[in-house]
Amino acid sequence: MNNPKTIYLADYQAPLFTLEKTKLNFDLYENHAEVRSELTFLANESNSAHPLVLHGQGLTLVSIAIDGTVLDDSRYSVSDDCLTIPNVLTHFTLTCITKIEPQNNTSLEGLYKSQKMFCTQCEAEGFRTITYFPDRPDVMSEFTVRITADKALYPVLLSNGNKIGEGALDEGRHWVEWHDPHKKPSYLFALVAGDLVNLDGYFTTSSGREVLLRIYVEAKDINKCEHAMQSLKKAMKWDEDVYGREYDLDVFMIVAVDDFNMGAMENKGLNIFNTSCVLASSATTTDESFLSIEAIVAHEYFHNWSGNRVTCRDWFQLSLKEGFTVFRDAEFSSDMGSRTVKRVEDVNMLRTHQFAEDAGPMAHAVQPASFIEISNFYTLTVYEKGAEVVRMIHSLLGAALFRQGSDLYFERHDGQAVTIDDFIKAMTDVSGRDFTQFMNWYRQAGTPRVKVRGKYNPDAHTYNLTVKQSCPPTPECEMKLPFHIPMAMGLIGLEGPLSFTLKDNAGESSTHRVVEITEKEQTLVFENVREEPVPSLFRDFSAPIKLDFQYTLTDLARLITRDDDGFCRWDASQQMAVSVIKDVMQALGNEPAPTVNPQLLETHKQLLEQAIEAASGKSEQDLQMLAYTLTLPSEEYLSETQTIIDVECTHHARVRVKRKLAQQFYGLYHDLYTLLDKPKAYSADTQSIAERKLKHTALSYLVASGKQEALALAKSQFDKADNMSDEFSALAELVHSNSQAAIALKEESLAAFYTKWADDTLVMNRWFSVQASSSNPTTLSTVKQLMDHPSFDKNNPNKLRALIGGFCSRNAICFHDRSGKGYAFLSQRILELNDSNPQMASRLLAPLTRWKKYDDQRQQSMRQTLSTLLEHPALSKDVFEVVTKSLA
Ligand code: B3K
Ligand code: ZN
Repeated sequence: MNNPKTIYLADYQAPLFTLEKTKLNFDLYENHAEVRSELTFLANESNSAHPLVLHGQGLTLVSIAIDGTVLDDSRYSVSDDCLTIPNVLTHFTLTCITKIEPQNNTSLEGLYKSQKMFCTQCEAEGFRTITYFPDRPDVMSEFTVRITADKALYPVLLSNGNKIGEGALDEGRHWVEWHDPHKKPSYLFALVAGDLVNLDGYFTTSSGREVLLRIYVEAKDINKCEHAMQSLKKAMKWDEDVYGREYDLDVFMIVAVDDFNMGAMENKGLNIFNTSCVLASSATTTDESFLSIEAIVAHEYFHNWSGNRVTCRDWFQLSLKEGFTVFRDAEFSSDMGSRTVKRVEDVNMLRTHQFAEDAGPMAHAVQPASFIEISNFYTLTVYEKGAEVVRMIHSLLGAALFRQGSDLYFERHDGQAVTIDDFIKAMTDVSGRDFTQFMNWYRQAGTPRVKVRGKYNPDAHTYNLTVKQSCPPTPECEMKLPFHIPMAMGLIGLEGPLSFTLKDNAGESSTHRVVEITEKEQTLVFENVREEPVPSLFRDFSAPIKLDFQYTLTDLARLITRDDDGFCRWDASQQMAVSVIKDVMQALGNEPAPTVNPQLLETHKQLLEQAIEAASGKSEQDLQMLAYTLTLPSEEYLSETQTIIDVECTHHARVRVKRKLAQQFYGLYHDLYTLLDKPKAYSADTQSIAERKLKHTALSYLVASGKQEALALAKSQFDKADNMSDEFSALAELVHSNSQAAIALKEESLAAFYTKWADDTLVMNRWFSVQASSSNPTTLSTVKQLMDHPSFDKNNPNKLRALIGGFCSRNAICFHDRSGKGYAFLSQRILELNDSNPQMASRLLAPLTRWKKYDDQRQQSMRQTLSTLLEHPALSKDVFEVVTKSLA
């Protein structure tokens, strides 16, 4: 196997040519597509004799000419990944005709067919599989695109920008021409050809321009577009209000496609979406999906400024657009719903999955220094940690200065391809702050640990916090420089928040402040603290760190009940549960059987009583936060907190604690469930979603009790449900219940669900995933059978994520079965996908890369599986990079 090349940020060189204009002509047929490109170049240094080198992969070159003169073979050369023309003038137009086969493109990158429609996905480097091109984000040009295709099969022909012409041709063909006035890099190019219908809407921008909003789907889905349309309008308004950003074309289009590697893509004026991220109806879509659709529609829309108008100079700057845009969409969601709920969900995800990534072999900085395959870097680190880093800038500057900084950034760099440093420079220029040390967040991988110890002096009424930071080594760097860490904090007394002053700081006394940690070790002295406090640290998760503070369960109970920071209340509930579950893990297998710490029981009871009060309208507490506070940390999160993961103990201890809570508080949970189980027309508003979340949490505990009666309740919720949230949560409880009594109900419900939804491919994904994530020991054989099910499609990423991902990434107890059969199963899938869809292959591989976190036997088996993959003669760059880095 040839060794793929590593690309380094340090090797960046500015492009040698400016691309003044791009004209593309697509002729689409069933067995090929012909692409004619006319590219007008201007050399950047007029007297240079640089060759023109264009990217290109898997293309059949039909003809090539410069300024109308055909080039003979001696004038150019073609390799696996580029076209080189050694001698060119300073100003010229290159015309190339290439042929490709979209109908055979299963990688879902470049131009491909999804079901009956043609579509594209060009980010990051897919455009080079369409035609020869300077396929790098810092080469931006104005595009004119003409598409020709059969009119009956492809009545709708779309590309970026505005439609400027159309016409009929012989043999039932037609053409449409599009022009995008905004210069853009090739990764934002899009083309769609299909038999689609559209839902239209209108938005009037703040300056009074009317924009046509158009969502294209297959005819069967036209009734599932309203939610995305409303989400888009909200996002457009929010970006005007909060960032002063107006939309800049006359039309904004979204197209839904079934086969898509990611969630969606922000192509200029023509977003392409995975159907799962745009289609919604109460009968088929869960509450979580309603909210994630709103967030993704907004995210892609927000890219119009943070990504498109101002784009990335090179792919090492990916977080410039992704981290910033995730931060923007998170704030949008917070403004649309419950801020604390959104924060807790995001942090829970980050701590569970991004922390694991940051501690594994693929750990990389938010701005990586090198990569083999850029597709491998669309990660939680670049997206979610990147967003946390932007959030820290926001909290260091405050909302007003941050807005000045973003205004300056957009104004200064409009139409440019820039770097993370340019973003920081704008923030520096408006604030006068020094971000030098802060840049370590971008350049150093790994999750910092912050060890905090507190000491109260009752005579002096002072409270000292000693703060030490460290960061474990990661593949790219052993020794880390200290981070600049904003620590939002408060001090909580017996009755609630205490006021305090920070020594040597002229600031007034307050109950909350943000202290900046910059040293490896520093001590903070708080004065006028009237009683011994429990510190509330990293409020609202003010920095993406792991906190080490030795809270007792009593301390945690105080935070849960008295802290005025919603995030810290939830966090304390999780830390208490982690600690209690860990005790149970220690004692599993002992006689007598381990008990559950009474302090957890007591706290749980209090929370449950609060939930009942709130559910009966007697208090204003956020029902969804109560649901999250009552929910035990997931197995995945528990695993992330262990040095060596004990797969079985983690699973069994968690099950045991949950069952204990369920049995002890069955009556209260039953009351809570009954209160919330009122017939009510479905609505996806914040309050209704919260009510359902709490109801489902109650049901989950009721079922965990093992009582027959609870199973009947779940079955009844399933049967009478008029919305997917109720229906699916009940199904999941039945399928995941391992009680004997559940077997018949489980089979019956799965069959009923199938009969009802067999024709709805998105709902069928849930049917696959709920079965794949069952802890029942027979799950692997079920999964194998399901792979042959007529509703499964091995080339559809949503199906793969549901079934293969469901088993390998969301079912630790089965995937990590001691026999190693889970590993063998995944390796087989990786080999198949390596050839058909390398991006999917490399993503699904993640659970195997974490082998260092398991016991010796599993380590060996996982490593062996990875080594065997390496023997494959034609490993894709995607898989090669992940496997070699994992084994290094
Ligand atoms: N920018 C795209 C992701 C493209 C992934 C390419 N492998 C979606 C987004 O982040 O908005
Ligand atoms: Zn994005």
